[in-house]
Amino acid sequence: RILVTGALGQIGSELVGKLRDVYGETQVVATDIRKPGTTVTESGPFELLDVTDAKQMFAIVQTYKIDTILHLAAVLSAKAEAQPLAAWNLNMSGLLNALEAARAYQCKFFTPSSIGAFGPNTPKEQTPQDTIQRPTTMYGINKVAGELLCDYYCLKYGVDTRGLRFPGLISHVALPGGGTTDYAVEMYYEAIQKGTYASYIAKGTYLDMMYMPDALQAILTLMEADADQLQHRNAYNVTAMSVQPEDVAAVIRKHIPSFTLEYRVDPMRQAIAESWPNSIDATTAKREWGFKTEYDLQTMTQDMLAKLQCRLQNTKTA
Ligand code: VAH
Repeated sequence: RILVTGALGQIGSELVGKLRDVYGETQVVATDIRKPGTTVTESGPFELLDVTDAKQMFAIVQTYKIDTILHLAAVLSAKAEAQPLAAWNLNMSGLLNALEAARAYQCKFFTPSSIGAFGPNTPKEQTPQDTIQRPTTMYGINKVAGELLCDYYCLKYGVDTRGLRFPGLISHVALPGGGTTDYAVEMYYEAIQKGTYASYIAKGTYLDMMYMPDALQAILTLMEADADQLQHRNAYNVTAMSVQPEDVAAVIRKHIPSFTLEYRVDPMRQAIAESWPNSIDATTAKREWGFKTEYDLQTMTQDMLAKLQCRLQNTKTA
């Protein structure tokens, strides 16, 4: 069975459903620190789990005979910058507990890293798979430490750990929880709800992005790859596009011609964004395990607006 922590988060909310489609509803145990609201339509096992509680984590792994742990529970970049100590505690003790459980019960292991694992003196264009990583945010420090911990558990204990350095993820099912790239998700929602959006990230600030369906497929493809294909493990650069706010607005305008984009830059999140790469190079992931994406900015925008239109319309009529 598969254990998913942070199952009610932006990735978890969709990953649980996809895993249950592929492996069977009873094979995926969804966990989070809070109970699912009525919105979580997933059927299948759910358990309350605070990932900082090792006892609780071990109990669930043992009870359900877990053989794969997908550890998603974490504090994202902007929230982590506002509460760095709380972020360190949750991000690092949660990860360590999950790795210890994987070691004790011989589980396969996945946790996301991020483009946030790079810092201001990392090459900004086509950032290589192997390069300097001196992030200046608590989130980035957590991600680099996480990558090193995962490699350590593989090297020292033989735990099959794997990871992906995710770009900003765009999705319409669950909102991201306090990230820096969230502006792009908000822009789609507000394009429909208000016809205008004030971006907290400045014009011309490039960041890597990916549509959630591609992110979910990348997790499954990586986890199913033969271990001996993996030279890099923790964690692979993956991306689908590098965009700045104007690029997203221009494609939205193809569907909503009257859409207007303004700027209300948030210095803290702008500083985080500027410390990250403009575009990362994903050739290693393509070469080692066949990473690929289906969605580009045009097709992602078309799907996002269509799905949001229908959902927001329903809430209007409901
Ligand atoms: C964040 N969405 O903004 C996350 C992600 C690359 C961005 O790590 O913090």
